[in-house]
Amino acid sequence: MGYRVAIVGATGNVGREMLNILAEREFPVDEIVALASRKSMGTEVSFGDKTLKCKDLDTFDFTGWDIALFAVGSDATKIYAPKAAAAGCVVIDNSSLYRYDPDVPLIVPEVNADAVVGYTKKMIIANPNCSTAQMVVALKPLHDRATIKRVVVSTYQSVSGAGKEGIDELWDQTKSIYNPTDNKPPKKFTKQIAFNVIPHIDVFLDDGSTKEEWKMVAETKKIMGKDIKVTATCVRVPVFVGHAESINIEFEEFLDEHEARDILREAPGIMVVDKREDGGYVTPVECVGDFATFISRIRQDSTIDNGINLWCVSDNLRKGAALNAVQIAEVLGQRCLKKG
Ligand code: 11C
Repeated sequence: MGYRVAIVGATGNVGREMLNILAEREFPVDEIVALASRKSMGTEVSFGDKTLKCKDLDTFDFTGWDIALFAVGSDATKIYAPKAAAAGCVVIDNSSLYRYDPDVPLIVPEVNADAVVGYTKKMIIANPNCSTAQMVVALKPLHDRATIKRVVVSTYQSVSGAGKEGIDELWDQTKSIYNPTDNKPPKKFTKQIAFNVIPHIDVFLDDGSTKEEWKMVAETKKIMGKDIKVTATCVRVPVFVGHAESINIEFEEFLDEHEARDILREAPGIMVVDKREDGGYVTPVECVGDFATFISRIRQDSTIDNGINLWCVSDNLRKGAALNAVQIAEVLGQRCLKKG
């Protein structure tokens, strides 16, 4: 006995990861359907050892389906999420459309699983931005011990955060960059991404920050349920998968680096790899395909009274998107929905 689950946007990077992770974690599925735009109808996607043929999202009737995991952009979400919700199917949405709606819970299960009960207001639950998700997993256990006042975060975000076009641009540009007859100018990104870094993700806002940076500020407050001050600088780097973050945390109370390390070692969803030696830390390529958020370089910030610095790495397509959505579905199933 399980659930009837729809994957909306099943042909994209995140949709495919959702299918992989549902199978890997043996989510109790009675029936599963892969949905995509009409042009992708019939495209085959894998679910464990099965192959599913995508059906047309536009004509799909969500009546009788329990959970829909949405991995499409805000424009498509705006059309299809209310249709699914009105049919009684709980939407877990990976776009940013509903994240800041007070009637929609924004959930990272390691942090605020209890908020899941709020799904009844709109039958929608929001999944956070990838850079926020991994950061709050690291912040929560430390906050519970010493109360966070302020966070300064600098991100190193992989091109898969910008979808398939981002991945293709890094690949093509890297191959062509020293070949003058095969110049690949930037298209998806605003400047050359191969052998470069770009301090710009999403659109600019009036105050000079970017929307990606704003998301980290707003989403951290909503998920943590506290007005923690966050200042972020988000940077795109020439890495295919895996976001990294340098995080400086200021607390109300003193927290010793050894205690911080012990707390993080015990915390859900975290793997501490922190040896003070060559290679004794995790880099993005090592986190790909993993469920954990990896924490390294935990150390006292000696420039303030109560500060800890750390390095945080996670697979942005997994904890930053598909895994977190599946974890929300697990919590929803365990606490709120009846099986089959
Ligand atoms: C990136 N974090 O790396 C973005 C992708 O709000 O869900 C995810 C955007 C979002 O470009």
